[in-house]
Amino acid sequence: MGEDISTFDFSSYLIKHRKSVEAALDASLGPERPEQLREAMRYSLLAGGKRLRPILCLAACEFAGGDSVLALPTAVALEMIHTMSLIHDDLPAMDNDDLRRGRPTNHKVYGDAVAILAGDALLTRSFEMVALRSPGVPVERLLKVVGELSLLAGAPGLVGGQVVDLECEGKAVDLETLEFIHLHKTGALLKACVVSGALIAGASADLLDALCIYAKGIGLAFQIIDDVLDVTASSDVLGKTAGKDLVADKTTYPKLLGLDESRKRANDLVIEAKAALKPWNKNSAPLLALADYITNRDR
Ligand code: GRG
Repeated sequence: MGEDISTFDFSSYLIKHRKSVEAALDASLGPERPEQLREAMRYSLLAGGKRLRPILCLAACEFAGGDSVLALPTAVALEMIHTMSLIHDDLPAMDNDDLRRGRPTNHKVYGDAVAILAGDALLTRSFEMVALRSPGVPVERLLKVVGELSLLAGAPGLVGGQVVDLECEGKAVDLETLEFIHLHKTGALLKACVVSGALIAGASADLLDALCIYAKGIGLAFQIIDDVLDVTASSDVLGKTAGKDLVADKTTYPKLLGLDESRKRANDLVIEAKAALKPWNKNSAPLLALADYITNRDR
């Protein structure tokens, strides 16, 4: 059913979808053995977080005319990939962080080896969710989703972006390289969310093209705001260590452009992202509101 953006109740929408995502995440982890692995997987996956990625997936499915219930296993898979990337990102060999989602990082509690393996288990479980635990979705669509997730999580996406990010620490980085890092390390997964939700609904090529433009805009905007919040917000509010980028000598948007210009850049990107959906008025209210949420958020 189409929703008018002026009457759309975004906060109820978030509450409703967060609730179904939380329940599906909880149900997605069975009686894993050994117990320590199960605990480590649950510790990070069920630690809260905004759940932006699964909600984007559900909203894109609805936008493309699908039933978001059918996209729920894929939405869970996306949150699993996101969570595993956070666990690995926090390891001493990468960002070496102690705090995530308001609690000690996975490796601080379970040790590096189990943290790595919990991440591996979440990543592999994510593909299981799509391929084996998505009843009611035609297999050709699921195959496309598996392909999309493999590409956007792997070397052409998150992994590639993370490697360039690590290579650039302590070096002078230009805006083009920074944009590459942001679009890959962060934007790729947001794109995977939007594209996979639409694929499950059987979206047309035109609609997928528009969603890719939308996803690129919100993906870059999301990481620019993440850079801004690292400077302006507290660790308490963020649930992760604030001010890390400066300490790690990372190039960020605020470092290159200043805070005001960075915020403006993010706002402009969100405006462009929303414009890409204009020809498809129907069911666009949640995706438009999610785009605004990316720049308005405080954590
Ligand atoms: C995916 C195979 C595979 C490997 C992972 C470690 C790594 C490779 C990539 C790092 C990716 C990374 C951590 C990017 C940062 C993205 C980001 C801004 C995360 C914070 O997201 P929020 O604010 O967090 O949505 P919550 O906790 O709310 O979910």
